[in-house]
Amino acid sequence: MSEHADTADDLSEYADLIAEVQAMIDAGEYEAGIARFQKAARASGSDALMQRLVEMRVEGFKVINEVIDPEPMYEANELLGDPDAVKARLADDGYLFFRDVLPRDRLLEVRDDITRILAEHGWIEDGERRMDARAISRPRREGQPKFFQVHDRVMKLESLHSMAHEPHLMDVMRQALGETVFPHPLSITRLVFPGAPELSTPPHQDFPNNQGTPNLTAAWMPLADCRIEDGSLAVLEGSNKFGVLPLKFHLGAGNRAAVLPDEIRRCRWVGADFRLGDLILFPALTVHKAMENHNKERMRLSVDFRYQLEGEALTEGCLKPHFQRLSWEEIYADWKSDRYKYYWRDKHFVEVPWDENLHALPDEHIDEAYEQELAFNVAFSRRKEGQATPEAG
Ligand SMILES: O=C(O)CCC(=O)C(=O)O
Ligand SMILES: [Fe+2]
Repeated sequence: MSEHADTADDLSEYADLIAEVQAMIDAGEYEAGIARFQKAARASGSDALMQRLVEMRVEGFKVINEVIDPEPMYEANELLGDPDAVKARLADDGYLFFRDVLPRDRLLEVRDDITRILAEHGWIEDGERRMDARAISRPRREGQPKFFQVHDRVMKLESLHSMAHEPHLMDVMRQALGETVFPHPLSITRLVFPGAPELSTPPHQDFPNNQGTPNLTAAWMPLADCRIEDGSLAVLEGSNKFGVLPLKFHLGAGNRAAVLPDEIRRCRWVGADFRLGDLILFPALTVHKAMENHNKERMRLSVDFRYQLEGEALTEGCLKPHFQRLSWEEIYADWKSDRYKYYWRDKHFVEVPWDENLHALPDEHIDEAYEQELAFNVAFSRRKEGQATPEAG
């Protein structure tokens, strides 16, 4: 409140502009309103106006990150054993949800390896409850040096990369895609902190990030039971039938959100309280998002792999480690087995060039990113102050 009072005088000459933009936002035109305000604020050189813009963005997170209440996902277990039915359901609904198809011991091995690294770096509580992944540091974000210190170590885990080849998973993938299906070596880990809803993965399609064949299919699995309020995954049912959507900047993973046309908005968001061993599949054009992690303590840890058939197209980046910071040699250095090293060299696929136009953000995104980052820090600090309790430290 006091910040507003301090700057009220400086803002008086902009009262009309502020009222106009507020009216746009109230009328549901958030992005147009912010764009109008941003232009005026940047042209004015007024610190007070820029500060007001950041305030509007703090408020705007509620608008950008629409709260959704997913309807139940259809459980596809009964289709297993009938590959045609599995494929038809995937094409129709744009996702498949299988309960309890993955071996928990393998998933727990990955979780054990990841949480050991997180604890060593002070992200989570160590000791008896390490496997709970109770966050004790402020959220680390993709792209930050402190994030990569941890992520680079996670990327080297043999248990993580081997999980993509796990026989139960491969069996489901063969039914869903076909006999020649193989995983891309690009294995992804999600290390999602609580208390940072603005950083949740926004609605997006995987196609712009991967390209190659649109039949590319993701396999997403939690590394613990993961209820909707723990930050599970939601899918926009049937959204795979609308082609490639335009992009806008977002602070969440990948930094890109899909711009959703009205006809897609009529699709239903579906989700579920996932349990360890559950598996969700979706092809590259399906819109999906993370639910916000509202668990007060625990990080949401999950992994996702990408699969395609032999003979189909892929881009070079899919054969590189996530974030492309390490070489495969570095990743493989301490592995016990050679079995899954460079396995894709024996596969047949068509390498196609990367099209940067499919991935590019609008020109204004640098300003957008900077301002959203400021707004996130403000929102986060306020939340922390609001929550401060004697033992929270
Ligand atoms: O887990 C997340 O937050 C995002 C997952 C996702 O986008 C994916 O698996 O493609
Ligand atoms: Fe995705």
